[in-house]
Amino acid sequence: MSGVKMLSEFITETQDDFPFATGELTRLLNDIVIASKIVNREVNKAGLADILGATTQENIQGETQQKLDVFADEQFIAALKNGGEACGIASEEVDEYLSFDSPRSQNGKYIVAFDPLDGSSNIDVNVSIGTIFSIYRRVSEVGTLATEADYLQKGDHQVAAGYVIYGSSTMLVYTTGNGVNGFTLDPTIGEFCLSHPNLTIPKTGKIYSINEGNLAYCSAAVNNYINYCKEIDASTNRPYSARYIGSMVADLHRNMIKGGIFIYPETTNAPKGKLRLQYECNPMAFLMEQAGGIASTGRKRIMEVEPTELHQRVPTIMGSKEMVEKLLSFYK
Ligand code: AHM
Ligand code: MG
Repeated sequence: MSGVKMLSEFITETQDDFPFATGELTRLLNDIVIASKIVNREVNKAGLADILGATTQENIQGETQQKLDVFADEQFIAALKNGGEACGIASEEVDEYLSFDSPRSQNGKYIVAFDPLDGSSNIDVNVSIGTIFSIYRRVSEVGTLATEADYLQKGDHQVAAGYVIYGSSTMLVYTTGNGVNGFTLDPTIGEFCLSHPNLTIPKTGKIYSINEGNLAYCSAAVNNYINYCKEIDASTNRPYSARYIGSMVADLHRNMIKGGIFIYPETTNAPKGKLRLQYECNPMAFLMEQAGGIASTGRKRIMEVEPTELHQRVPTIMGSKEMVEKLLSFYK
């Protein structure tokens, strides 16, 4: 195995870079890794096991939950509850935040917000989906039940964030505020191995990702930018290529590696956009900024948005610095 750096080793070796290094964050990340491996196993055999399709339940946003959404949610909650390092969680699939009441969990210093399986519409059609997670230090007193203030912290207060992409291979990409590193799951040994050290997003690219079906509902700024993407100009590599998977993790992962811009803006029928601040946008914004990109609502940095409710939505523009700056210039 010489030359291969496993995720567990990497997390332990880099824990000293972290300002509050006591091993708790390391253990918390390892709990997330274990849950993601279990979810990966089910995702991989989704067509064989009775785990495809919808349940009869809806989540708080009125979306029908898929069986795999529910399975993934249960795995992450169980791993974090049993691990004892988190005092509570917030999930896309759970209406209210969930503060753990065991004495051990109440002594936990962290809360985790996550979307257990993002891109649910792609589950049944064998297209990439992902898990997104965000970790904060609690602001309430250790030894008590976590409170709403713990879950409604600004993205700038994140101590770690990451995603797992269940794609042609399974990867885990995370940051603790010291750059971004990516690990690919080697299924033969069941370990995530360092494959993308010090991941940085190219300053520019030629991919734009947006649900163009919504353009009639989008602002003039967004429409003008998309027209700009389609113009012919060899000196700026235009026209750009349109790529839209409909799984935020997959669209952003591709753009992170190749360069590009991802846009889910406010629309006339969804004035706050679609994507959720606390467990979709903030963690992706943290990774994006750590990789050298920009994450904006169009008006301010996503991580500066003051959260007022758990399932709050936020307009989202993320990607290569120069491409995002160009779109932002159309907002002015
Ligand atoms: P989900 O959390 O219900 O899966 O929704 C989030 C997903 C994102 O992954 C993706 O970027 C977006 O919804 C796609 O939405 P649309 O189908 O409106 O383009
Ligand atoms: Mg989601």
